[in-house]
Amino acid sequence: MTTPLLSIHPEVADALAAGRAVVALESTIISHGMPYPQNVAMATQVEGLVREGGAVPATIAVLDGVPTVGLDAEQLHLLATHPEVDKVSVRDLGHVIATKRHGATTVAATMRIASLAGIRVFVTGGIGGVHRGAEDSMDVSADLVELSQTPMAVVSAGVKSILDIGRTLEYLETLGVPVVSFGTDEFPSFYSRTSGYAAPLRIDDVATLAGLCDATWRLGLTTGVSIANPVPADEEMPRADIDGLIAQALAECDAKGIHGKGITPFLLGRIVELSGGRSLATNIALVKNNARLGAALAVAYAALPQA
Ligand code: PSU
Ligand code: MN
Repeated sequence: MTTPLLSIHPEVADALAAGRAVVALESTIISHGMPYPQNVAMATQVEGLVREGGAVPATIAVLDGVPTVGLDAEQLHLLATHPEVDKVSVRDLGHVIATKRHGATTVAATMRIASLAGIRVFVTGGIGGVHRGAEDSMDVSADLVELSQTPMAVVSAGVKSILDIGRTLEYLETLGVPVVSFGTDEFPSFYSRTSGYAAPLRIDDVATLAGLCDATWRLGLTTGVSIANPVPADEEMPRADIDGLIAQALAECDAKGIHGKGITPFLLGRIVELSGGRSLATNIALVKNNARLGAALAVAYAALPQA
């Protein structure tokens, strides 16, 4: 006898069975990306925006070792407050399941679980990428590898300049991942609408985004699609302001000898502190903006004739 691998919330399962729009959401951003109580407020508001956009939200995490698709309020609260929630990327999935622990899933691990559930659209804040100095450290997020092997539209606000944006774009090109900026020529850098790098592709409407995803997957390509949605202009932090804070946080990270999976959470937390909370407000605003676009994309994709 086998036991089911995933626990899928009935509302999500019904929507998937009926071919209705579903949007996956990650949980590392809740447990390791933002402080309490803003983390649980953000997660709840984002789910509400996905619903307002006509799609069913499916926040994904591992609870007591069970990959869970679609969480209730109590489960969101646990992820936002529990002191022992692992940060789970793809390589950690087998361990967190076998040891029956709680895990907050990164972009990579969320993509994998969402894909197993049959979901094709996923909303997050920022994806991982090639870290600065990766030519020595080889620190490249598994998010990029997962984008090369899992068919999922991933809506983010681009790549933070805690990362090496140019090398991240090169790496995605090598992996064959389409990278689209929505409504802008430039690839956005999370806190800011610009990065100094041109977007490989620009699309201005949701129907064409859905068409690109559909065409990619009909070709039999197994890649995801990275959709970078710039933070709204009235919420952005000017690059001149954020770059100094990032440089300071990076220097502290080095001095403390923080490495591996601890780097991204440390940097995000320090940037919130150094900016006096300004970066957190921007982070929340951009995730909400992404939730609106992701819901619209999921609705447009679900409306396409199925092969
Ligand atoms: N960037 C953010 N907030 C986050 C993350 C990145 O602004 O919460 C999280 C995401 O879950 C992402 C992960 O998948 O960090 C990448 O971690 P790493 O660089 O260790 O792969
Ligand atoms: Mn890493």
